Amino acid sequence: MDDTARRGDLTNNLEAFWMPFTANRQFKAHPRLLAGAEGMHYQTVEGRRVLDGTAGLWCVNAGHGRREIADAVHAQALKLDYAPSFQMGHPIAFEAAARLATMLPAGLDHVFFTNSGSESVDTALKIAIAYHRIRGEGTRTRLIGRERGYHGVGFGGISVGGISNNRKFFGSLLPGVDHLPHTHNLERNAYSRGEPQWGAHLADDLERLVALHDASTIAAVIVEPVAGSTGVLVPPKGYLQRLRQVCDKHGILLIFDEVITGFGRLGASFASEYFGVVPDLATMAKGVTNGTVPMGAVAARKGIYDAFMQGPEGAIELFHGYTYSGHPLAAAAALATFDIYARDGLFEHAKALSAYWEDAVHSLKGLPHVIDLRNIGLVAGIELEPMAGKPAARAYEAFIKCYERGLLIRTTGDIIALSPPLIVEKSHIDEMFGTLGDVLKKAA
Ligand code: PXG
Ligand code: PLP
Repeated sequence: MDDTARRGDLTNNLEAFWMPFTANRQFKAHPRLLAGAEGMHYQTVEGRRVLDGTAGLWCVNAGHGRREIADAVHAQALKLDYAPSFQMGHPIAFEAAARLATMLPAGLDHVFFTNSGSESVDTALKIAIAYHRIRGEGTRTRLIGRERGYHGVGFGGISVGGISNNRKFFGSLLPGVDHLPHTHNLERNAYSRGEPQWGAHLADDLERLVALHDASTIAAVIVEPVAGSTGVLVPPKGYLQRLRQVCDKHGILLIFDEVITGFGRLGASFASEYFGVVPDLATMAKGVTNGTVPMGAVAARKGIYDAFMQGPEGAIELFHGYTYSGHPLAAAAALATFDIYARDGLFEHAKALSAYWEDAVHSLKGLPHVIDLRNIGLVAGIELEPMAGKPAARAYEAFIKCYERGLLIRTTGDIIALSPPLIVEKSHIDEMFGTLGDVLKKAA
């Protein structure tokens, strides 16, 4: 076999890649392979165009194939391919952190780099616990997450997360974790436009956990401002404000997981800006580099950073970091991405389109099996009535039918999530909801 034939043979062999969060046998029997992407579209290996209704996995906010990002990464690879960030530095990582700090709400002004959302979550949880310890409150080790929360797949993230399948296979997880109730309630809030009216009081459940465990044992609360992965759960009006108040009252750090909500998804730079609630720590990833090079980050309040900057000058203040923290290629991609967000006004564009988006989402009301429609910014959740005895089958069928008709959607259980690149135009929105509406009309 010559080299080309051998490579062809390997390309066609789907066996070795153990695919993440995928039904491997089903997929490998009927693969869906993407070969290219530009703007709002993917191209399949068969050469079909597919409209990207999900910005990849909520990450390609500036659209596909951005030449400026590709050029910046290429140039950086030739200039400085890799350099350590442990006791060494390189200018572009500092520049990326400084630029990111200018995009964050006032108060969040220090940035720790990671390579993913999962790593960002583990980093934030570790910073929270260590912060209390170095201030002499070493009993504050407990972490509070929320039911139906998704915080990635590290042991920290699945422990504070609230998805049974992501937890039950993996043993005893982190000790000392408790959960707030989720805020999803179809009886009260179905078909809400934007933030639902009912449910701010669910934040008061933190008072119950404080009464049970005592504040002196609790380090932090982590929530997604809008829960993405478990089906676009928009926070009830006033809920995040209440959570902030209860945390302040008891000296508990508030962590917002902005891995999905960051970088314009809601029509504001971050959810904290959108809701006017500033957390103590914010995790992010995905849109930081437009998905081109893996990168994540944790933003911290100055007071948290400063608390660590104590002791002898030569002492390492935080025993944590990744080989690739502040990777030069990721930093270059991030800077080029930030330039595009600003120059093209993409967060403002998302905001300007969100009313049109909302109307399009709610135009699906009354279609077969639709039991809820919800939206915020450029995100939509479309909840379907499960087929009897076959949970998730109805949404999966819609996913396959949409893909066949040239539209990529994302499903979780029987909920469809849409989150297009922020370069989306009205014509794309019409096409998306036209295709999805047709598929739902014909659903069994
Ligand atoms: N936190 C949140 C809020 C997330 O949404 C992570 C952490 C983990 O990030 P990494 O980069 O480690 O995957 C995420 C990731 C989906 C979907 O279809 C969502 C995510 C990832 C993959 C699929 O909803 N979110
Ligand atoms: N495992 C081993 C054996 C290592 O040496 C390292 C890093 O040096 C790691 C894991 C962690 O890798 P990373 O820093 O890329 O997360």
